[in-house]
Amino acid sequence: MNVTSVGEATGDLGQAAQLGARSYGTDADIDIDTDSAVVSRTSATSALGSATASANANIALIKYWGKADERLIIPRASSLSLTLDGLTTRTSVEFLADGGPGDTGDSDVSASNNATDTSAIADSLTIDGKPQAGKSLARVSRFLDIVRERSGIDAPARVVSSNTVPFGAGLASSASAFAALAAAASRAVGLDLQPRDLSRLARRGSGSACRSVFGGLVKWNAGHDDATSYAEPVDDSKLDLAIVVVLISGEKKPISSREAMRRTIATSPLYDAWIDSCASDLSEALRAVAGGDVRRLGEVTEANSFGMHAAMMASRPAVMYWLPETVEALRAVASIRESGLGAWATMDAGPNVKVLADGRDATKVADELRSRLPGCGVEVHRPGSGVRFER
Ligand code: 2P0
Repeated sequence: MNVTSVGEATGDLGQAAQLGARSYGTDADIDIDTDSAVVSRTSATSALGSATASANANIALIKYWGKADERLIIPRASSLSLTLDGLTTRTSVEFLADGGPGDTGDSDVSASNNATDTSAIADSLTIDGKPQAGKSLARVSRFLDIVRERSGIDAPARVVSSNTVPFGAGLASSASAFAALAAAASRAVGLDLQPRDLSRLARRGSGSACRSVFGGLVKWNAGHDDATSYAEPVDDSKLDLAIVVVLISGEKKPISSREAMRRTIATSPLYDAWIDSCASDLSEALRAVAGGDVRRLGEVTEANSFGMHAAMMASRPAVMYWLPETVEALRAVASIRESGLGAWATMDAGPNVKVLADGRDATKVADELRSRLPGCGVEVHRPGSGVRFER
């Protein structure tokens, strides 16, 4: 299959194109939102336009947790992430000239769309071979409405998505899903977006998706409105980074990150202190990146994540994603670090632990984790590429 990175596709991505040239790998975020991944398949119905794109998941080192604007998904603070060669979502979008499933009698999918309070248009969504209904489809349709409004194409779409790991096993990501959907949908309607604008569009589907448009290390500038809230690549050439994922549970999270963010903002007495710390944490992280100082980056990464979880746990009622094995994994990371290896923990909206590792130590860190945490899945992920289109 022929692929182009988003940089190649638009011809104006500078460093991102370079980062985008990295190859995909396989696998994993863990903090997955099952309402998010996407898809599409060809049909006999004539297509107005179609496109296919892939995107990788990302793990935040300086976290995004809380919105200043719920509708536009403007975050309260800027964040920094690493796009992994991990979990990849590949999505095809096809806008249909002769009406969608609602018009063609595809009862499975049209019935599911009736169950939503969203778009009047009958889109269809298949994820890893399964037709989707309800909230997942509604969320995708609402996102497609933005693309329809911008392009003036008022037609239903078939969306077919596939993920590199079984969806629903906790190894999926709304970031890769909405980055791939934004890319495929905008290309299908003929909007040839610059990378920054593609990241702004992906942000409307899921905040963290704006970062997955780019490969490697990526900063999401919080901004204050739709135009100023976008992601951009960060020069990470002085660092060799990896993320070691410790899979503790793949079960669906007890509370969605979207809802948990709201509760944290509304009820946690620690939230304001944590969000205030994010600006200085980000500056510290960027200094560490510029200086090629992995230890400094690791320390601020770990501190920022623990601060976020402290704020979550202080919510009323508590937002508590941790399991007993989470604590075991965190202690194992500390002990491995004490033995002289570069390894620092970070966690998202789930019980799984991700370990930022010096790339040179990553395999050894993974071996140590496997021996100390029998029963947990452990995988190494290197930096991955940004969005890619199939020609
Ligand atoms: C992050 N997370 O920076 C943080 C850290 C989880 C913990 O971005 O509501 O799925 O769709 O914008 O992007 C998860 O939040 O939330 C997330 P929405 P999203 O990676």
